[in-house]
Amino acid sequence: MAEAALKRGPGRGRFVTFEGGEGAGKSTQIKMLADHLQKEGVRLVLTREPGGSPGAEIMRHLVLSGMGKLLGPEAETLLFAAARDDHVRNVILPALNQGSWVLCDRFFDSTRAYQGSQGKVAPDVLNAMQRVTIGDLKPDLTLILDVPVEIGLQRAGARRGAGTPDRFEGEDIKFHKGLRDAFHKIAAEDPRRCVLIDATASAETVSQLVWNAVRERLFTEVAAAS
Ligand code: T5A
Repeated sequence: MAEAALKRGPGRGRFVTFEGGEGAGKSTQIKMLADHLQKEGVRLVLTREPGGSPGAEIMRHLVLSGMGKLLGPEAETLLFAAARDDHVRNVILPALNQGSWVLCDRFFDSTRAYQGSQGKVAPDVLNAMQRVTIGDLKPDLTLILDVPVEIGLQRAGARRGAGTPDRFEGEDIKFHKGLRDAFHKIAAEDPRRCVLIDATASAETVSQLVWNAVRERLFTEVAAAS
């Protein structure tokens, strides 16, 4: 689009993550943002966690089936970390270094909220895993989609239909309310990186809020120059 130009320097792509509780609309919004950016001529990779690379998809199956839970909170967190390590090395960093944007459905804030806040895994353990798996890599922008827990679970349930809830969908309401609080805290503690988006409205309205945030944070208006 002529009206906007990237703030970034040459070479490296931008790293955008989507976060939030169950059924907040991340998968819907990440696809809508990808369409929008591609129309602007942005080269991008759309990916997800847990998963996103062949090795990490195997870990995804393990954790979402509930097998990781049987091992206990620390070991389950190690499975997420192993998946992230593979995903970062084989997908995210190569794409960013080739100048592509990376849009990722969940990243380390999910570990902070699900395993840290709700799973009670200690911060020093999470910090150590984070150092090993992602080093200095941080998202340029994190969009945290926020909906009341009841709405999110109802959306997730409607989409699932007669299927069985996965490892985390099956947790109780207190767990999900705690998650929402944890994401609010993450947004408040890192406002330069995070934008909290009210995701209760229609997908189209939320998409406009997402786009506004992306434009404001990652693009610079150059109206005067055009
Ligand atoms: N996890 C993940 C950890 O515990 N630690 C970690 O480190 C990581 C990375 C992944 C699970 O792993 C956990 C968190 C998760 O529990 P997943 O299968 O990848 O699980 O699923 P989630 O990321 O949780 O995503 P959800 O499946 O819950 O939903 P989304 O992606 O937030 O929502 P979406 O877009 O699929 O929408 C859900 C339904 O609502 C509708 C959609 O059409 C869909 O039917 N919808 C709307 N309806 C009305 N209005 C809107 N604005 C709507 N937007 C979407």
